[in-house]
Amino acid sequence: MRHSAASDKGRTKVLRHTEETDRTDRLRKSSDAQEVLRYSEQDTDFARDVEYYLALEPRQLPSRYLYDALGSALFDAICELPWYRITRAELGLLDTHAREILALTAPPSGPLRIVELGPGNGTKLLTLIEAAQSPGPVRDGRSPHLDVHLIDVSANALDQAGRALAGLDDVAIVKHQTTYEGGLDEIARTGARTLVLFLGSNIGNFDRPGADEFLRAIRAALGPGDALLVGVDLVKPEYELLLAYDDPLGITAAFNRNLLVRINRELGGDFDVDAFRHRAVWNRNESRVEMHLVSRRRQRVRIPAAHIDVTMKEGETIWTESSYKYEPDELAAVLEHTGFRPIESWLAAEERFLLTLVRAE
Ligand code: AVI
Repeated sequence: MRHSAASDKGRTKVLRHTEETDRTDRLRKSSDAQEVLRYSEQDTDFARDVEYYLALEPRQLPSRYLYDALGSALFDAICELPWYRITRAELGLLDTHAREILALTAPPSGPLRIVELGPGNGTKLLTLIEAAQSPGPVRDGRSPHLDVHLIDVSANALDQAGRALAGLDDVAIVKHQTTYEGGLDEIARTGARTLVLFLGSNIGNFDRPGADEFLRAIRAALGPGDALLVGVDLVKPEYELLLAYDDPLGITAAFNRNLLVRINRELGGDFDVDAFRHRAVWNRNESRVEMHLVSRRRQRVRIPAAHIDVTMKEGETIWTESSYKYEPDELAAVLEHTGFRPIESWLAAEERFLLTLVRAE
C-alpha cells in the first residue's frame, strides 16, 4: 500500500498517488459528489479528502491540512522548541554559507532568480539574503540583484514572508498563491538563472516515490545550470526523534490535535478533541516518524460536510503525518537519478541536518 495520506504535506497537489486517483475516480462516480460541490473549491477539497482518507484502513488525514492559521502558528512555535532542531540547524547553515551559496549559483552578470517552495514565515530566505548581502566579498565584491518568487497556497504565509523580506535592498518579490505544482509551472524555463529553495526538510513529508516525483517536477521546471538547494533532516537516535515530535511542552500534540479542531470548525464535525491523544512513532523500517491521533475510548464521530458517521474503537488511530529521515548517500542518489549533479553539501553534525546544493544537468 502507498501510504500517501499522511506523507504529502507540502500544501501541494503535486503527488499523483494511487489513492488520490482512486479517490477522484470514486467521487466522480459517486452521487455524493454533487452535494460536496456546494462547498467552496477549497472546502470541497478538504471535505472530500477527509471523507476519503478517514475511511482508509488505517484511518488517515493528509498532513497538508495541519496548516490553518492556528496550525501554522503552532508550527512556528515548534521551530522554537529546544527539542525540534531542524529550523535552528538550517538557519545556522544558511547564515554561515550564504555567500558561498550565492557565489556558486549567481550568473556572471545579471540578476539571480530565487524561487522558494513553501517559504513559511520567510525567516530562512531572509537569513540567506541578509547574510549574503552583509559586508564582505561576494564573488567580485558585489551581491547580485535578486528576483525572489515565493510559492505557497497560503495567502497568510505569503503575506508573512513578503513582510519579512520587504526591507531588503535590491530584491524584487513576486508571490504565487498556488500549489507547488502550479508555481513550478509559472516559473518554468523562462531563461532566468534560477536557484530553487526547498528547505526545512519539507521533502521529508513526501513518501519516497512522492519525493522522487516531486524532484523530477522541480528539475523539469529548470534549465541546465540552474540550481536547487534542499534541506533534509537525517536519521538520528530514536529518543531524539521522539522528543522532537512529542515534545514535553505538548506543542506538537496541540499542532496534531488542532486538525480535529479545524474539522469541527470548517466541516461541522463533532470530534471530542480531548478524547484523542497525540502519538509519535519512529518507524525504523520505513525511516520515518509518524504522527497519529489515538482514540482514548470507543466513540462515535460525525462530520456532516464529509458524509462521515463512524464509530472509532478505543486505541484506534488516525495517521496524520510522516516525516521521512534520510541518510546522506541516499539523498545524493535520489538527487542524481532525478537529474541533478552535486555542487556542495553542508552538514550540521550535531543536529544531523544536511543542506545540499545541486545543479540541474
Ligand atoms: C514541515 N515539516 C517538515 C515538519 C516535519 O518535521 O515534518 C512538520 C512537523 N511535524 C511535527 N513537527 C513538525
